[in-house]
Amino acid sequence: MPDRRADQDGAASRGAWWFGVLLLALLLASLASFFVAARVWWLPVRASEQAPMVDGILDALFVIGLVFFVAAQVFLAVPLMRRRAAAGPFVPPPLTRMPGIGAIIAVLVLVIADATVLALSERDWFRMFSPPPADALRIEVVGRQFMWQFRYPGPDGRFGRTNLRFVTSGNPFGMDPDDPANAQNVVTVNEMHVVVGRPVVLQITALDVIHSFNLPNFRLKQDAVPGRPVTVWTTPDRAGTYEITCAQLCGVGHYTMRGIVVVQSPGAFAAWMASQRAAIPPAGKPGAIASGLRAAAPAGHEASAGAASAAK
Ligand SMILES: [Cu+2]
Repeated sequence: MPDRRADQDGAASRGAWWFGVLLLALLLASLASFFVAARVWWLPVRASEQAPMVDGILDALFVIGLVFFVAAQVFLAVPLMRRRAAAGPFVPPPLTRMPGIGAIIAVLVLVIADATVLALSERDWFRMFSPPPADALRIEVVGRQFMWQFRYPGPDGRFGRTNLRFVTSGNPFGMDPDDPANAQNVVTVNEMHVVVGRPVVLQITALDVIHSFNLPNFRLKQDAVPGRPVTVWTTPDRAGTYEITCAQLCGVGHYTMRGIVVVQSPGAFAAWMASQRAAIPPAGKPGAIASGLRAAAPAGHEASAGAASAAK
């Protein structure tokens, strides 16, 4: 029987060698596909001063993950390929009470990797939610099925009074019709304008279900929760028109919940704001918003805007 045993061992070590080669080939193929994907499907162009810090965290995560992934695959493949027929079957070493130096190093490496990611993300989190600069442009954002609505203050920088009892589908901010300041507030649908280089403070909430206000180019994503306004700020630093999406599955029309953010020069922004103010009817009641809504809302929303007009 010794010859047959030797044959079996030889076949087993050849099988192990090929398995090790397969693992290394898979490793190379996945690394190559990563670099192809990174060139073709990577994140869209950055358009805010805060975007590089978010990308920095992503890069750190990828590098740490890459090191562990490559190390784990090599650690598996190399012993397989070096397996000798004479080595006999693998027998795991007995468990001892004290961890070996290798285990301690592994735990330390994991703790350091975790601490690095935590430190980076905490630093950027606090920066994102720190008090905004005083000269920031203030915008209120309300998400609803299935659109984003924005409110800008009047020329004096004031937002009119709001109250929950005025909230209707045509008046999502609950603007009080008796407050003259509301007559100067500009409300837009699925279109937000900001100024390049000027910080913008977004107060984000929702009217019906939880949405998520997502500006991919700004690397800004914030849940919009009914009854719980959250304030974040960012500084657009690249002129252009970028996408706004909802990043939280919020109903059958979720995919239609898209808009644009226009980053423009101070002059272009002032001209746009003037055109918006000029479009407010002299009566200046929030009912005007309902008519504006009807013009801007996608098909299927006429009914709700009409209901709001009737209610006023
Ligand atoms: Cu949504």
